[in-house]
Amino acid sequence: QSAKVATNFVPTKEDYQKVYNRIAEVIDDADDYDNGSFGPVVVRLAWHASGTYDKATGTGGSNYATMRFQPESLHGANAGLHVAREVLEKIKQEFSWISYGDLWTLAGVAAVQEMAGPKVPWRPGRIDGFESHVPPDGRLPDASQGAPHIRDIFYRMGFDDQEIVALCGAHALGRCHTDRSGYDGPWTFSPTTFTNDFYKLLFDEKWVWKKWNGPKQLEDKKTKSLMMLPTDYVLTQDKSFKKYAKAYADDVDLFFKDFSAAYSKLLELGVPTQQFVASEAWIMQTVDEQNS
Ligand code: DDH
Repeated sequence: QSAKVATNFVPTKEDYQKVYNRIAEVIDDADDYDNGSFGPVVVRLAWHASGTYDKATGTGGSNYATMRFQPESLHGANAGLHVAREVLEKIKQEFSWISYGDLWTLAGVAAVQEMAGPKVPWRPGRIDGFESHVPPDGRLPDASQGAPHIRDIFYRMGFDDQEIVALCGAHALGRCHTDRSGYDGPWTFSPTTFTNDFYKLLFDEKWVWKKWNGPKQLEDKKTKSLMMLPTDYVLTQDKSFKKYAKAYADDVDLFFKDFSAAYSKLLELGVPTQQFVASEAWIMQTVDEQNS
């Protein structure tokens, strides 16, 4: 790592690919955690680091990696994301030249791609900010709410209905943890593989309210082993959302294409264009592609 100590070190795409490759290793090294992968929680970290963006004021978003600071690290929506931040901190120690915002968003991209998802265009340029940049609490969606709330939150970031529905397909990955959000369980039978199963299951299964002491959530009538949040179920109830959700259930390629575009856009929210090193975003290679 001689490059690391050079004072005028300007990282190239190859240097970021090295970081990507380390991320791929580290998210897989999770024998005792969830389904053996830090991938889903890393995808969620990249989302919550970016989804605070408010286009009216230009505040929030991924630029300053403000979730390193209190009170943002303690915002209710971010419960459990310290797991992802700590896993990535190891990589920050090895590649000290990368900003936290670039590291966290590149990790989201690497996690999606390594879990067999679409290629997500990404480019570096985020800078580390300060505690004073921390956005107010309440900018991320509340799972107990309905369509008007979802629209308020995502329109504020600059997304439309199609992009909202595409982004929510990330719930093919991972699970809810009672000690984090209060909700419980996974959305799909393959929570470490990126698929369009979230939409398929929404339409193919019969969803009933779970009888328990926890927050209101749905379970599949047949196996009772899967879950949907109230905000997930709304995607089948609201006419405009339903149109897109059905299209993604029927066409995995369409979902991959639209998810890729929307997630890439999400990860750049709040970053001034002039900060980006490259005029167009890069496609990072998967580990498999490099080995073949
Ligand atoms: Fe989500 N999400 N999310 N989500 N999310 C949770 C877990 C994960 C909402 C609520 C929750 C997106 C949109 C929404 C992921 C990615 C994305 C949990 C459970 C809740 C609650 C947390 C826990 O207990 O550990 C709501 C509400 C919305 C909404 O849109 C209305 C989006 C847009 C993404 C994205 O990445 C693009 C992922 C991945 C997880 C699984 C995390 C894990 O640890 O596993």
